[in-house]
Amino acid sequence: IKHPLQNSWTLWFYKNDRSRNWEENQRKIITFCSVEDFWALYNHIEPSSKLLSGCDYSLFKEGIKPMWEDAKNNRGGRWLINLDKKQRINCLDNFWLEVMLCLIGETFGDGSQYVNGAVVQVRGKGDKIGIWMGDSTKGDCILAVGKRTPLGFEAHHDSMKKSGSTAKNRFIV
Ligand code: M7G
Repeated sequence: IKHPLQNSWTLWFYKNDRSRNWEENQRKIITFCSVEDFWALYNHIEPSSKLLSGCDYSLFKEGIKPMWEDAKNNRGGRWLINLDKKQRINCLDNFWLEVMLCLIGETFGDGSQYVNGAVVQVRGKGDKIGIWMGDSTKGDCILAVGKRTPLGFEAHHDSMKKSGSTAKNRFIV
């Protein structure tokens, strides 16, 4: 018998294909709900550090799309880990694995119920890992997640308005 997870999770892959719009470039890979199926998937796919620049993996609770527009994300935001270019080789895959294990293992205490998913983004200017939360007003729950991660929290409404790639931080730990 497999070891069930508290939630079912869907892995998404984003590839920057200029002939399609952003949403069409988000593809569902698979949904899993056990520890064994997580590792089978993890061992089967390319590590983030091997992806082409411009690609993302997103791991979200089943039923939540990895985009601001989803009703579960719209009022939320993300904790963001910005890596510098040198960290791709040594840190990116380990950080992403750690974040995925925190997600599926529900290890964020009071914060876990508000965690919708996480995204790893491979970019020439520096890779990013974001942990997406569903409600930017739940300060205590947001901080419970942030305390476990070296990052800063942005509201999606600020990210939508920004001109660059990151918005102002509403919480910092
Ligand atoms: P990014 O891929 O998050 O970061 O956003 P990057 O600038 O480091 O590549 C790049 C662009 O993708 C944004 O400016 C938006 O045009 C689009 N985009 C990103 N996200 C997360 C969303 C989203 O959730 N919904 C929509 N519609 N577009 C998005």
